[in-house]
Amino acid sequence: MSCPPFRGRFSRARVAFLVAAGIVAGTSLAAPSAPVAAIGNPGGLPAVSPVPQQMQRVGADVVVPGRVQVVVGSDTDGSARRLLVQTLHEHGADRVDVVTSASSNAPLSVHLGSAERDDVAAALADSAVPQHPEGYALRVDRRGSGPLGSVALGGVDADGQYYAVQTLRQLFVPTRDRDWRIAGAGVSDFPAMPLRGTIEGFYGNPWTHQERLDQLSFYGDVKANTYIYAPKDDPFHRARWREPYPADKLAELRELVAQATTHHVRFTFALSPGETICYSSAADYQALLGKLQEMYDAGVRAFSIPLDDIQYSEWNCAGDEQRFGQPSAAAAGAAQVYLLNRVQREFIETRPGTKPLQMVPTEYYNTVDSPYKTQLRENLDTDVVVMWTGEGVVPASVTVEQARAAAEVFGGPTFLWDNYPVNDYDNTGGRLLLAPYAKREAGLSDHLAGIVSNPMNQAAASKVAIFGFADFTWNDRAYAPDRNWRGAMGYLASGDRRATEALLVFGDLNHMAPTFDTQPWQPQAPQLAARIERFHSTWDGGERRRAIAALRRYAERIAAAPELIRAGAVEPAFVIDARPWLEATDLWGQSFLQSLEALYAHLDGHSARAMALRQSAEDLAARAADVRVQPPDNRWGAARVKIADGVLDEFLQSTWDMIDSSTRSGTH
Ligand code: 14T
Repeated sequence: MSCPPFRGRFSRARVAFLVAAGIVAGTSLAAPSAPVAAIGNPGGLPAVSPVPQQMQRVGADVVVPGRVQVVVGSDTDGSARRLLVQTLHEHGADRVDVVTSASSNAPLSVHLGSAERDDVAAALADSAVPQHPEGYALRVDRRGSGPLGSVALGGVDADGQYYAVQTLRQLFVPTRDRDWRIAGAGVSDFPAMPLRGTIEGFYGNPWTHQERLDQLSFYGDVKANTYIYAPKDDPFHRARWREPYPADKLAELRELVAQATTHHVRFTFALSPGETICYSSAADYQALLGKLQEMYDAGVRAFSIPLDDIQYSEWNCAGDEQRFGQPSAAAAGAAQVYLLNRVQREFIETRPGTKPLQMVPTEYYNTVDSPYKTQLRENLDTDVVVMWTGEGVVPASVTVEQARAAAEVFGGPTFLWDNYPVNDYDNTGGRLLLAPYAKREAGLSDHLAGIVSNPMNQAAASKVAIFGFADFTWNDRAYAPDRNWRGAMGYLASGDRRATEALLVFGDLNHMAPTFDTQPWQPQAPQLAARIERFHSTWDGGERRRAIAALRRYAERIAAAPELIRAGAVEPAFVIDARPWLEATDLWGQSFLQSLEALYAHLDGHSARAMALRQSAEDLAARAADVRVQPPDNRWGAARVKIADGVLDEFLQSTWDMIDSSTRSGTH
């Protein structure tokens, strides 16, 4: 039997090129994914995300008894205490006594508070306390004071206490008889970057109130401390910035501030007046202060004034021309500086507990010096934090060198507004962006004040990427995208192994991350592409049945993924966000399996059966390609959803073409 070679649009040369260019990691392609539980740390400790600065085994695991004593003081953070009690209840402690002085007959004592409190310091023994804001030390000690040992959770500050509990939450290990142990770990930890989190800064449907509440608690879980409220399509944020919020919106914002505080997140309110503001107008300045004051009164203590996506070649009023001169980029820079310095000095600095003002420059997308940037660099109050997006609005990578250049041209450490996984621009039409956060260089923490993700309109689906941002900004030097990705999927699947694996397969089909130009910065479906590569080389080597069988195993995983994801372990909000993509994956999976069945039939010389299967595969693929997002949340509207485009569709087409042409020529 002879078959013509696979033709069609799919090009193996292209994948080979991607691998050579380092766009596809060669190692992750070759190795089939390891089971969730196999990923851990030296010393057999569970994986913790964000990866701690220092963690090692200090002794045997500690058994969680039915009764646990939590020792607190007036220094103990309330949120940390509540989270600790809840975590202990969830892991086998039926009774948790919160006490201010330890009783000696408690089987296990957990000391929570300032690392300097005597009982905490004693239980920390020789575990080092990092002298760093938001830092903490943690020690799980089998030889500690109680009969079963002790646990020490010592914070440098209240944030550190909360983060100590967030780490402890990940150290519970199930035993065979359904009990729990706490891994015998010693941790000394602190964040590499002071600002970590998200900016809700996209165009299109803003997140709902429920989604925001859920995000804020998620940020606590991943030790992210920043949420910047800047939805482009909230009229009161941008177009109608002068107007106060209606009472119901204000009530929601208050609730968000409270939720943020509970989870040690700084709710940052952004106001974007740039489309219409008259910089020289006293009335506009008062309107702006009034709006900020409204938010201050609602509990907000961090503010931003983004001036992105506005034109600066015309003034909005005659007064500005008189005051700042003919319209020009330099004059716009001077006018912005005038406004921002007044806000920083007259509003921020006169209100206790307020963080330095943040801003987004109109030239946010490069580090080329210019008259506009010269104004900012030379005249903007040095306390004001300047954001930028990296090179290009959606950067393919961010290097230490670029961050150094940004700090130089903007006049101080910058705050990276990273446009991933945002899907509001044309090239993201029909896409869910599920690749891990990647291509940000280790060492960025030496030059940046922090990084925020600009996420997708789909809040829950954005958690895959945000899980990566949180890890990278906490510990950029230890960041590994693949390990983080597995952790993210495990988090979304509440540790369920089959659901985690299904999410990894589904994530691969939604891996492509576009830029504004034609080259994506993350490739589509690298796992699937590698398996198709292997299929071709096995096939070309003459082992055709083996080639089909191996690829069929993966096609089965694709076909099974949507149901496993919908089965219950995965966060319901993710399943809702992904619904049309899951529906399309169902159909693509069926088409894939039928195409491989057609190939078998073809090899067996059953031409009629091969043609029938091939036709039904094509019909399924046509239906798959026609699934739309409806109703749309995104600016691109009711687009057709894209799944493994350029990889699976091209492979299937080349399979059908091969069957067709060899059937016509009478060869098999
Ligand atoms: F301020 C910025 F840092 C920024 O990125 N602004 C917008 C942002 O709201 C949007 O979500 C993001 C991705 O589309 O890009 C910026 O918006 C643009 C930028 C462009 F260059 C929209 C269209 C453009 F042509």
